[in-house]
Amino acid sequence: MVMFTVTRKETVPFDGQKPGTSGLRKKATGFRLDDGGLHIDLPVSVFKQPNYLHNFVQSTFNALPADKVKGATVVVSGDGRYFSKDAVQIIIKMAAANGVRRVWVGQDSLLSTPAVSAVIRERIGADGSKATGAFILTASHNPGGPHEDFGIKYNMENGGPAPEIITDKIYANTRILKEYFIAEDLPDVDISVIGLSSFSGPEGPFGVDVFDSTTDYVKLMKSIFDFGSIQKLLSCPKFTFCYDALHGVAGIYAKRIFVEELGANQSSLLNCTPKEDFGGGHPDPNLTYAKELVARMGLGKSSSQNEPPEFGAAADGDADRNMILGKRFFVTPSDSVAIIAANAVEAIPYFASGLKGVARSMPTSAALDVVAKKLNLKFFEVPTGWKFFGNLMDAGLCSICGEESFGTGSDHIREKDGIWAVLAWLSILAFKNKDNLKEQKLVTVEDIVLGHWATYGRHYYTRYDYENVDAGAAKELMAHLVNLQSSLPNLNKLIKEIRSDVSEVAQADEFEYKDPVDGSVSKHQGIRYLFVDGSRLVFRLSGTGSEGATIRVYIEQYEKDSSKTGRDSQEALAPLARSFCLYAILQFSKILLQGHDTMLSAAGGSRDKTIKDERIHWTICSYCHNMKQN
Ligand code: VG1
Ligand code: CO
Repeated sequence: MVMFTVTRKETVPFDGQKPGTSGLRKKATGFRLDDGGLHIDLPVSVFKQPNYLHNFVQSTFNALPADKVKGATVVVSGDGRYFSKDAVQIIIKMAAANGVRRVWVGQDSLLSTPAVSAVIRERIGADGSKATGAFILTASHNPGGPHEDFGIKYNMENGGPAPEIITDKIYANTRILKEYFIAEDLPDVDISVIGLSSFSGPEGPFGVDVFDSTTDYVKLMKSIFDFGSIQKLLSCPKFTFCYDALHGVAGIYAKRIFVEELGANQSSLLNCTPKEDFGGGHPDPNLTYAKELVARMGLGKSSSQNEPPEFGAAADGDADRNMILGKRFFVTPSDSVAIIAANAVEAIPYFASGLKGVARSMPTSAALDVVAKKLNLKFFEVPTGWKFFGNLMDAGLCSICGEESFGTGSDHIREKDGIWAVLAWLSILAFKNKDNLKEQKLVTVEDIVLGHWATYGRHYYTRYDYENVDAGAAKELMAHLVNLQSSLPNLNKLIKEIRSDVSEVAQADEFEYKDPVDGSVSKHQGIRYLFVDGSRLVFRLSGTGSEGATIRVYIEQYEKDSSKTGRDSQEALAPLARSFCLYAILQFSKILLQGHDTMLSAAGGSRDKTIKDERIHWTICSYCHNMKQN
């Protein structure tokens, strides 16, 4: 057996290793402005620079209780993006040196984020061991490659992201770290081959177990859904299907589940081979980035002449996000979670005995609230980021939850789950069509959504993202938005001057969350303006970007009258969007736009428009258009 020794390495702290909404994300390698009077751009690696990853990993080990490190089993894998393979070897060597007993690695270091959660919760090692946590190597929906993002986050024993109490500790550790431990002489492990490699170190045996990345997850999915009924739907010639993994890790699960288990045609899979740079694309499943799928589904500008499939879906890099499409029809994520919740008990065996409760993140539309009220379910509104759902689930308070940002999931794991969401929709379609498969026409995705709106009303919803904004300016804008809340009469007067047809602001605050399970309080979770008619405007700073700041603006309006639920969402939301968010933002136009007034004209409602100037790149992203595009 190969013996290894432990080396103590001196190091100095790095700035900015604060985990964001979902872990630490930075450029794998990037560029830095050298301010030595010359202003030259010099290449500089961020994650790849010496000790950068090491410091974060050691800070994480130091933040965990000793028994979750010494003698423990830890999972290490991710979405396969650039730098993952090197990072896995580094983490294996550091785990060995810190007294970890076993490291579990998905073959080729691939495991989707939901699969990691499933592995922590479900997998039992050959020696009876269970994992106590995982390093997940992903920057999720952010692009990958040498000049794009890499990321790392730690998940706990329940399979969910580390709570703030741990991430705060990790960050505090990164600021004072002086040393890390590594088994430099431990040979690299071949992670392309399934099997166990055994070593011996100062604290005893150490093993690296490379296992099949899909088995545990597939087993779990089969215990939740009725694969037989989905298979029947997929084998019906009238039901056509398409799945786009955007070259993320979802591809390996899609092949196993949709093709091998459920009998879908291989040709229904798009971009299902994981690539280190996601094929040069942006692995974010929305109408802007999932271009190929969007065209195939008849939603793109240059759609082909072929009849689009009945159902389409896409995933992000680490396969925890999903986008659901029908033929020429887009389902907003906020509607998706509400529709899944409304149909789960009937259509999904796992929920047959009822839902314990439902939850959504604060900026997600209130479509789920209406379902919860009607079905008399416990309901929770939590801050953005999946970690807040975990406590509710662990306490048996929540079965289904979702976020507007294409995240949907349930208490089968403690992460959002892209493939699960697709299987949930396929289950609903299979259920609605169970006596219908031989009929002329199937119940479609669009039928299901329109039917939902007819019963529950519709929440018109959109989100604008202002990307790469100067961080200082973004902070000032946020402070300004909080200031505006001090006098609602003044604010309402201003709004009325811009649009007299907009309802009044009834309440304005910064969202604060008190966890009902452990009582912990999370402050400053988004600036809210709540209108008398139920409309909402929400502003928050993104916590997942790797450069500058991103301001997100969420706009929502409820329409109960079923004769008015079929409008174009941009048109329906235009008065609200113009009156308020533009007012607020234009106050800061000097900072943000250096005098350009492009925001006003662009935010008037046009779609998919990207405007660039030297200070700001902002996108009116195509989230949330419940629409049929021509
Ligand atoms: C974004 C989304 C949030 C999501 C997070 C992680 O965060 O808004 O809803 O939980 O990404 O998603 P932010 O802070 O940039 O708004 V991903 O797919 O890491 O898994
Ligand atoms: Co993701």
